[in-house]
Amino acid sequence: MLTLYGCYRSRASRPLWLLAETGTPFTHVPVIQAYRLSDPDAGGAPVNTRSASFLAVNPIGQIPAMKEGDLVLTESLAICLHIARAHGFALGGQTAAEQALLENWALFAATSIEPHSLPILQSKDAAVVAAEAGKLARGVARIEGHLQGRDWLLDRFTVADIMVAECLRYAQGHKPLIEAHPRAAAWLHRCQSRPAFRAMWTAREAEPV
Ligand SMILES: N[C@@H](CCC(=O)N[C@@H](CS)C(=O)NCC(=O)O)C(=O)O
Repeated sequence: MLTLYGCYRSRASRPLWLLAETGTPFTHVPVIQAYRLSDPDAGGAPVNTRSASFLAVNPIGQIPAMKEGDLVLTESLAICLHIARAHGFALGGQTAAEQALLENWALFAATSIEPHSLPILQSKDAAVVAAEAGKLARGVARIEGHLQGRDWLLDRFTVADIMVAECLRYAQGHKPLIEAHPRAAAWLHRCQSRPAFRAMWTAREAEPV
């Protein structure tokens, strides 16, 4: 049985969305970020990224993490790639070339999207947001061009869409950037209209902020 560690209000949303797509049975341990708790070391504190029981799984103390048999993974996108390969059927790669494309999209999400989308969500400094939006525009333009004549990043909905859409979601509130890329915006909407995304989002909204 697969065990997924990490609350919905975290990068665990990525594998949790994917697991909702695949219907894979799993045990969920909703580990919360220690910095969200006033006293993460208190006796009654929920299991968090500083808890000994979680550090035994991921010594770096970050969520998500995943265990399946002897396999332990501690990077959200590696977890997604594994779940898609092992349990994803059409959501995973069907050939070596498709697998390589999924890995390419994972690294694209991690290096060209997330480093710029996250500061757009988190920064209160307009100059920082503008600078990061300028850098993110290259990645979003890449998605926009790729979606010419396509609904999804591969020839069907796959884990690539989940990984890239979840990393881009942080910048979704930046209307000028999103509106300048209508195919990317429509694709994001298609991704987020899926029942599995909606189920993940409902669970996320039910968690305390
Ligand atoms: N590259 C990692 C980043 C994981 C990460 O930063 N997780 C955050 C929550 S979204 C976390 O656990 N933060 C707690 C901390 O760093 O103390 C991944 O994608 O899984």
